[in-house]
Amino acid sequence: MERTLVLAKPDAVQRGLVGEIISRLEGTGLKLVALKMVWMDTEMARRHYGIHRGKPFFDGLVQFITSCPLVAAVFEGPKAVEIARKAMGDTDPARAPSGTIRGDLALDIGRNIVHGSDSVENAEQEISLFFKPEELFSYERQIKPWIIES
Ligand code: DAT
Ligand code: MG
Repeated sequence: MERTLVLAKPDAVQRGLVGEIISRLEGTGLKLVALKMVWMDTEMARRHYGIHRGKPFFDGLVQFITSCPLVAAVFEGPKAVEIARKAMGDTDPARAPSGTIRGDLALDIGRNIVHGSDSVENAEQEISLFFKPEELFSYERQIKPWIIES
């Protein structure tokens, strides 16, 4: 089953929006399989955002993401990557539609409160950076047939 990494970033922690972010993603029907608070160090941040190295916003991004603890979660379900990204809305909150996490709760691209993996391959890599295999839980939900047809 597909998995995706979600981060409620330091701005979400500071603003008290962690619960709302997790709640909105739970509301999609995706299954929460891992959750913890993490204070990223510079090395971990540079690895997580490695694809953006060299871009003008990179140093600020690393500074921001390491400035305060964040909350990391893994959600599982069919098309988990796409579903979670859709719930978050566009990277720039000004372009994110109402009804999305960023569209409703953020203003600034550099303070967009949430991260979601952008592909299944990147999700696997990102999840392994944040979680040990034994921190990912495998369990059944009785409600599953009411969320997933087959
Ligand atoms: P996303 O988080 O939607 O996957 P991304 O991978 O392109 O977006 O960028 C990672 C983060 O970097 C993004 O959430 C916020 C920051 N960022 C991206 N573009 C930026 C910009 N032009 N100015 C400031 N921060 C930016
Ligand atoms: Mg990205």
